[in-house]
Amino acid sequence: MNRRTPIYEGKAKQLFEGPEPGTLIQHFKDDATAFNNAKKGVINGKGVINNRISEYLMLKLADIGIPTHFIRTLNMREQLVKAVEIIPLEVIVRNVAAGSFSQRFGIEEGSALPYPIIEFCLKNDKLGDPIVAPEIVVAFQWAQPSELEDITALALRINDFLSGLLLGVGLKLIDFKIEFGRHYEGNTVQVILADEISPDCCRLWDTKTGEKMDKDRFRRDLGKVEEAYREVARRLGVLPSETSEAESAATKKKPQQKKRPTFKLSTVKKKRK
Ligand code: ADP
Ligand code: AIR
Ligand code: ASP
Repeated sequence: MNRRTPIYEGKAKQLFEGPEPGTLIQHFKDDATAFNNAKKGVINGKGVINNRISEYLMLKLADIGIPTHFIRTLNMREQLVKAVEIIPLEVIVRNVAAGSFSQRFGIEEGSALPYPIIEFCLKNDKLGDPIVAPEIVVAFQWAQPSELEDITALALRINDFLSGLLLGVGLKLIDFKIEFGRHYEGNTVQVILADEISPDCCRLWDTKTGEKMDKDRFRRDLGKVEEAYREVARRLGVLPSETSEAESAATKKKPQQKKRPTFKLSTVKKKRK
């Protein structure tokens, strides 16, 4: 096995140096944490499933012109991505009140929101990822105003698209968290979708039964955690086969991200200042 240079180990993923400059390998672990690391555990097979689900959703988003970091899947647990400078914000989009939103405002879980609501949280585990007003984001230069505009437009478009896609497989997208980064290429910089989209960072409720099909099963000790992740993958048609990870590692996919014109907003590449 080749020795690789580890770049970063997070709670759910590891990053390694990629084979070409400007690329990284994103490795999905089975480790699970909640409440900013206060609760720890393992969800067997989660890494394999999240790798597949995130690949699938990022490719679908690329198809509609959302710029993403995804390049190609390398094996059962790893994907090649474009290295970005992560914008230190957790961007949360909410369609239905749940989780911390319900707690903060005393709004019953499951209450529909009048329109999708975006919250920015500062990505800082030690501080508990506090919610931050756009004004503060700009004041501390965590993101520029034009980047916040891009992020907002992209997040709403991602929400519309994913809500429809998931509804098609009997899942209601209650809320989700995404991350964006600055991708530098030559003398241009573009805000692109990074990290992952999976049941680790989305709330997904079965449309018929209301059953929770996401990490809340782990957070709230609801049981059948692995089953829920597998079921989401199954519905999306990406459930990994029972072949061993080692066997599947041999199967590599071609580069798949499609190049399409993106938004008229400043998501089009900008000259670096
Ligand atoms: P955490 O850091 O919150 O524990 P993870 O375990 O998911 O989260 O680790 C993945 C890390 O990789 C995250 O910090 C995320 O911001 C970062 N990341 C995701 N995509 C990219 C990318 N394309 N380039 C650089 N960093 C990335
Ligand atoms: N999230 C937030 N921080 C980490 C994650 N994964 C996601 C949750 C949920 C949404 O953001 O998975 O889908 C809102 O979380 P909360 O706890 O603020 O209600
Ligand atoms: N992702 C955060 C953590 O790992 C928050 C959460 O998912 O509850 O602790």
